[in-house]
Amino acid sequence: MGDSHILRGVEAGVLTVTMNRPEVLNSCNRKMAGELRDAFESAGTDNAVRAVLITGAGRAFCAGQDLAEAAPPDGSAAPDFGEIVRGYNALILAIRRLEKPVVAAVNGVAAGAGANLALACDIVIAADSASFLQAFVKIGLVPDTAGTFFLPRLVGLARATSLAMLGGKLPATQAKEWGMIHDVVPAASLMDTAQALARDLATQPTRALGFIKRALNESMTNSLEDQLKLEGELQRLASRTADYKEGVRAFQEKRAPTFTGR
Ligand code: T3D
Repeated sequence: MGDSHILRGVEAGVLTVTMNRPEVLNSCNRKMAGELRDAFESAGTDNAVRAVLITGAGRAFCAGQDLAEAAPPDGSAAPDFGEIVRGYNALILAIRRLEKPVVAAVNGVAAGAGANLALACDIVIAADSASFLQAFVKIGLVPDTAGTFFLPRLVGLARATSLAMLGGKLPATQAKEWGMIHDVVPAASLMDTAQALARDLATQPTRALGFIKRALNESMTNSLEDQLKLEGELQRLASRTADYKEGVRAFQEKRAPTFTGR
């Protein structure tokens, strides 16, 4: 699509989604949020896709809400706030409900909704030049896009509070030290590293990965009893997959497994 705000392409089982508004640091408007949501939802039903990689074009990952849309500088009518937020909520739910792994390659600054979009992904790899910024408070807003859900769970309440209340820029290296992201690599090797990881995930037992994601999602709010019950149910489902049979057979035959995602 010529006027799309994102680029999409599938190779080796990996759907790569690139936010593509580099002139405004890939800041997100309603159209982009809708396209991203559609990409993640479509990935769920596309058997050719076994992992998703999201990144940004140019020097930024995503600078959050497009402020020219939220507050038009020419004084024209702004869109309904609720509509903007509903768009982000649907996007975050699409990422968390997608039972396939999602890798974020954070190539530069990730601010506001852009930071929290990254944190909603399963595995976050950042360039050593990247940074994370809960920019909301700087313009008198509250972290959204699930920031108040994921941040305290990832880094603890004290660090989440300082990030949200002070709105400071957290360098990627410190984000890794804090356990907020999976890894930091030199900027020049970010895309190769992230693609290799996503391609590897695309060769793994996809349904088991999906069940793992479901279990971890539920663990955020479940009791121990409920989580044990869920693990049992998911294990029963996993044990019925072709990939489980292949995994055990390959172990017994002392060879590498070939998982098909079924
Ligand atoms: O309705 C609602 O709004 C609710 C939803 C809220 C969700 C949110 O995400 S709220 C938070 C919104 N985001 C921000 O407040 C971040 C704003 N941007 C920045 O603070 C800085 O741009 C960065 C720290 C991200 C990067 O700084 P720097 O110095 O590297 O770049 P820059 O010069 O500020 O930006 C480059 C261009 O991108 C510039 O345009 P120009 O001057 O070259 O024509 C700048 O205006 C544009 N840009 C950057 N961020 C946004 C943006 N344009 C629109 N919206 C943006 N968010």
